[in-house]
Amino acid sequence: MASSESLLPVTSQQDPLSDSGSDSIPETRRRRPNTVYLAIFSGFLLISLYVTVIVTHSGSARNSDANHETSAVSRARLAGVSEKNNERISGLSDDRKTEAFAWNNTMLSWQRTAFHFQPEKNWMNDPNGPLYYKGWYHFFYQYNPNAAVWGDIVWGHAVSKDLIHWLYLPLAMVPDQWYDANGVWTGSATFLDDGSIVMLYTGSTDKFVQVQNLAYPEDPKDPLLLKWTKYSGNPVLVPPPGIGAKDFRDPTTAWKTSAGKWRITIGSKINRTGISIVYDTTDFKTYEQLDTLLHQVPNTGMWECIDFYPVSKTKANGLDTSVNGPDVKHVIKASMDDTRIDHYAIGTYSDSKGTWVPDNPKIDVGISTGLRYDYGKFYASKTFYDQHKKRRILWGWIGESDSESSDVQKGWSSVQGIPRTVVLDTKTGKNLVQWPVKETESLRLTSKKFHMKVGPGTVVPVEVGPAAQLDIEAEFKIKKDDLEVIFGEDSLEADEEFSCETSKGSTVRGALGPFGFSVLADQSLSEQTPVYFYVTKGKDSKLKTFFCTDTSRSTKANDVVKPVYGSFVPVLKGEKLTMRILVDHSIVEGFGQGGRTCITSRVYPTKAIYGATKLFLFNNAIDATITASFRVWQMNNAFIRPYSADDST
Ligand code: DQQ
Repeated sequence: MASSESLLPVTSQQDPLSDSGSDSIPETRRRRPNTVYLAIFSGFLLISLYVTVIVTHSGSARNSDANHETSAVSRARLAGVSEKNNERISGLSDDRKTEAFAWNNTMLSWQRTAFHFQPEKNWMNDPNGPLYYKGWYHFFYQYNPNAAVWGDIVWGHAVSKDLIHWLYLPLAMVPDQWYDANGVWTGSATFLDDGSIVMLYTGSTDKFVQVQNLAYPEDPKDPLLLKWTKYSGNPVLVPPPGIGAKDFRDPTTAWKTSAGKWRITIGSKINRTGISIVYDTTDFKTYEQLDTLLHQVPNTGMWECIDFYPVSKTKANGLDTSVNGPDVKHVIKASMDDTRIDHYAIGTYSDSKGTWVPDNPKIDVGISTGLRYDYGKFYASKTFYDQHKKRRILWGWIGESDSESSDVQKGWSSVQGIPRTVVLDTKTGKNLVQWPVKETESLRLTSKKFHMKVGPGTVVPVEVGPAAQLDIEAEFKIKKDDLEVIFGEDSLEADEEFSCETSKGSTVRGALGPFGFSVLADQSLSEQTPVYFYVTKGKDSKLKTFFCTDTSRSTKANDVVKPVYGSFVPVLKGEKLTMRILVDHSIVEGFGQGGRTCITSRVYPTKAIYGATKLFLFNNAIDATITASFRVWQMNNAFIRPYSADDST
């Protein structure tokens, strides 16, 4: 059985991938004679002059040299990871063809969130190795310390007592070895039996090969886990035969097999089939690849950031990653590199074979009609088991929907979603439910309760004062008479074709919807982001409910991706329609039916900002009157700042 003892550094191994055979990056450190510097400098000068001439000539010069939006292949693609730019802006936004919107600092400053985790500045992406240790929640994240765009990736680090207020710590790991010279990429933490921690992460080597590396805390007595030691025998895994050098990344948290070994899975692809490669280990240094894959799905492309964990079929608490048994189902989540969507499926895991089969093959991992954690902007997510409060917590990276040049102008890019508890929906048995961690409620300030009846085609202002930081919990009822008329009406055509994404957003008018809230709206509703239900009558005469967010009118700016997001949401007999919405400046998180369907959006109003931000309730149905009972809280700012010595007390 592995313990921290067995992880102590052993003699350095010969590097199988590097010519140098050394642990460090000697080229960048070795001193060069002055003449060589002079030659290099002159060369750079010439190249710079040449580039300046070309850029000026083409008229596409930008403010920052970090912004290379125009380059044919992005930085990320060259390095062998996902596209990070919003290149789809031009495809999605018709008005993008006109001149780019003139953002000013007043608008951009307002976009910074008040209670979501984000670094002080620059770029952030995936959550990494979340864990709870000696009284602190630790959060590591993919971070570029040098610019507001992807690149130069290191592990940022922050700690919190409650998952809401965060203290930034020094960088946990930086590219200082040949095996992570091009980036310390995504990884996961595992607690060994003696309570010690091992961290496995992907390194992009000096030759851009994706390898897996082992690290562990230098001082296990330090609750802040400030210093990390990289194992001298790294890399511990290199791409196996048949796997591309740039298609092997993001090791999971390890779980125990019945034989007492540790098991991990790593994402990859073979041609267009997304796969989950499995390894067993006893010491995290040497690994045995299983003959079988944990799972594979054709036509889904590269699987990034796989997550694999058990959920209870009967209880509401979360489960430690190694728990197995008859009361347990297993979830596989993979982040689809091709579509930037986190897909999950629920199924059965075989410990003896090291394989997993979905309960319903029609909604397997990555199938476009399959399940998603979130139907908006939400990617590269990762769960961890919080042994302190016996719950499983989900973190998700919420990227920007604006242009890269706006990110450069505002000096930062990306936030993390509010951490969510995740459990199996024991009522349906077919989906997960996600809910903001309880601690989010500690930010609630004053609240107002409302009970409003809204007739067809009505928009009502909700007087809550400034509406940039809100928590809304609402319950909706459709007037019984209206429902009966619609139910009984044979002539009313079944509306099975409805889809949030393609059915004209919240402006469409159906018999039973849309109805909900317009958040981040200005007084005249020239900017607004409706979060709503739309109820349709299926061919079987049963009602079918959708939960959607329409960002198409969220901003006057034209350099923003503005989709309508959403999906079907299960509503069981006797249930009321419920939604919760967290609004925090440029992020809106919607939770339909207790978190069965979730939608996160990034929105960038230009008018509905500061004191001009309003909240409206609307009912755009043709026939039905809706009663909405809801409560709206003003939300406080979270303290998110650098750690100081006083914080240890
Ligand atoms: N981000 C990391 C990779 C991962 C990708 C690099 C997902 O390890 O596959 O920043 O966003």
